[in-house]
Amino acid sequence: MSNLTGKRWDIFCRIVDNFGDIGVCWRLSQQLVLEHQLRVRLFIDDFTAASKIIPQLNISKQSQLVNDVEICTWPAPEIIPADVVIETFACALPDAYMQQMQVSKSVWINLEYLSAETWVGDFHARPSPHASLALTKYYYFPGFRDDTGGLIREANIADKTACHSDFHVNAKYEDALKISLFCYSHAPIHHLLTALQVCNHEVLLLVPQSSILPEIARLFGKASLEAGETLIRGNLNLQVLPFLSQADYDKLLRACDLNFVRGEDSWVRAIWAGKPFIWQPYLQSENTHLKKLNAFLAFFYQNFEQKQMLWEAHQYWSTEDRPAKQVENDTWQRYLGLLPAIKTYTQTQSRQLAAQPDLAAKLVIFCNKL
Ligand code: TRH
Repeated sequence: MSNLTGKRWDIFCRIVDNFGDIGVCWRLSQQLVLEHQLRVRLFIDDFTAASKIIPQLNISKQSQLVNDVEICTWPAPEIIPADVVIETFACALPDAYMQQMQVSKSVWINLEYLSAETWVGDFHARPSPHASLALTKYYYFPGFRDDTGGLIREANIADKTACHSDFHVNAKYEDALKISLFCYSHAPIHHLLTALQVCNHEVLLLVPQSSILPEIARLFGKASLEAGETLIRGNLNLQVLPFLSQADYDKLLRACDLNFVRGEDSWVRAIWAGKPFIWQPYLQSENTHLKKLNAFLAFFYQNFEQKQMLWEAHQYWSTEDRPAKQVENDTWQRYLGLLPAIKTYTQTQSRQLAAQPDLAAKLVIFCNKL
């Protein structure tokens, strides 16, 4: 049983696709309990999908305590709303629950997706009165600049980044260039693998289980791939890992020399790991994801001398219209040549961002003021 007494918060998570929505909600919920002594109920619409990120979750129970967060299925009509209600990613709260929010006078926040675009600062914290109910929703935008809602980052992150990662890698690969790969299947994975095979250094490519495994299996002429398998071609040693816990995934990012990340949560974790990374944004219509990508690159690498190379590598990884194959192999060789400089630069950027107030802290202050 929890002995937490503070203010009550409800967080709503609808799992649309992949693991980003629940990944963000789960980190935030735990942090609000642990660092801000709040009583948090996390409502999730799909327990089966959520159990991938919260393995302790018992999918046959409607309500349960995990790490002092009360995890519940979508609420019944009679449930009384908490003091603060976080609707994540415009997931649409249940009608009956919103009716009750008028009575309980709950603070209503919509937590938005992360973007480095400059318009975010103008829209962050704006109120939006409901058309028919006596309720006002506030838009809360995570972001990289002071005028935004900040980034999710737990309090002890700097200690974790500073210490040697305890992610276990087979001793025979100690000197290999360690790369983690988590991306969407439309990325040009085959060209990356080809470039790594002919790389002038031994490479250990660590691939946690995800939707790209069938494509990798196909490229290696195999019917399927399982966690624990190792594939070797030229200088490339590819190891398939199980889908890791969030804590182990963070350790993996810290242990690698380069991380391929995607979406929202793994992107932020790559920044905190302080190692070079290639980010692939979630595919959106009308190339909106490329605008997000360019805004981030312009912000994060503003003082990096060879930024053109980083631009090229990211564009190439995330765009569907790619240049000729020859250019592509060359892209990775040139990028890898810059790794030491990118590492130093990324560490500095990571430290500077970690000196800003984090999202949970800013959110608590914002809600207290309302
Ligand atoms: O899974 P994603 O592609 O989620 C996406 C994005 O959040 C996107 O913005 C959103 O619009 C879409 O979902 C609906 O990528 P993301 O955000 O990196 O989330 C992955 C989560 O999975 C993150 O919390 C890290 C975690 N993870 C593990 O815990 N173990 C693992 O082995 C791996 C590879 C990831």
